[in-house]
Amino acid sequence: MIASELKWAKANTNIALIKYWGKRDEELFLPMNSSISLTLDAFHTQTGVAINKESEKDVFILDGKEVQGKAYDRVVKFMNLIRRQSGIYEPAYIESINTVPISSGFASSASGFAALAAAGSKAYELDLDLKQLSILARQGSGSASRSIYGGFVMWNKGQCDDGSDSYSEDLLTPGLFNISVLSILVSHETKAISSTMGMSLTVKTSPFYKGWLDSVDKDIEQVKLAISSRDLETLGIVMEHNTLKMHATMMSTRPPIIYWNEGTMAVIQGVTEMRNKGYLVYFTVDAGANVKVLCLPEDEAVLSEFFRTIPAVKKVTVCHQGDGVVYC
Ligand code: 2P0
Repeated sequence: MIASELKWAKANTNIALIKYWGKRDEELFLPMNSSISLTLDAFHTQTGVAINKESEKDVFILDGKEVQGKAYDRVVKFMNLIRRQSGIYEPAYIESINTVPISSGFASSASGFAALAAAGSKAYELDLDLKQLSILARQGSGSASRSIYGGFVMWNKGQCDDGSDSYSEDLLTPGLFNISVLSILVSHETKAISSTMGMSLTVKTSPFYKGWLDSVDKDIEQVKLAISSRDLETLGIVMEHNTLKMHATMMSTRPPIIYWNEGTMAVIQGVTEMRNKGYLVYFTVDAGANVKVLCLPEDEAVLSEFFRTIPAVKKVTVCHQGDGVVYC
């Protein structure tokens, strides 16, 4: 493959403030509920794609190693969507560089499929706008639909069966509401159950899932209002409540899904301790043990130092608002 033929795009991860958990259509990645996220600047995926006429199949290189198995199959399935849209049926050569820990609740599939959607559509000569890119990225991984945009983003669940109204939009001009996110690593381990599998089981078996669905729209409205009025306190309180509700549905799944470990609890207790001391500081946890903490930019140094003193904490990375997908 000639390096100059690769079309490159870079996408950042995002952290869900109001979570997506559950699909109404697993094939099209249509969610049961809308969600809201903040795109982060510290973790990203950069992906180059080229049409590869010399090969009989797609080749996917991740961080210098050729990928096979389930991850490869998922990428091929996604490239088939692009090939169907473009009418160009040649195989692809795909090279990806990832700074996101994979499969530990740090949203690697979000930046991964957002970057692949952008680079892949460019290589296959599709001229997609951001809405169309979001719809495409969604079909690789739901949360990827949000990483197309920077800053605060809402993914509307939509109602159409074909997914044409299930895409993300940005909620606020970047830079108008600056908050810091401390990404707190308490586990390097791959999660035992993938988000895709986990949410499918939760929808089918958790007795609390109806409670989740019945209450999530209220969380969405409150967080939208908190973002537009730059109100970190309301945003944080609703975000924590939403996180705990999602994990309650996971834990009440059969068989149970428990992503937390003792480090998760230690960080949550640390958040409570610092809040009692007067800091505006709030936690959220995705499908994994690791924790993200929201705070004011002026408190990020003191709070990072505090969380580093917790024995279970392996690393604290300070993140800020990140950009949406860019071609590079
Ligand atoms: C979110 N998560 O809103 C939620 C919160 C994890 C917990 O989106 O099946 O990798 O590929 O659509 O997007 C992680 O799930 O799942 C996720 P698929 P995805 O960020």
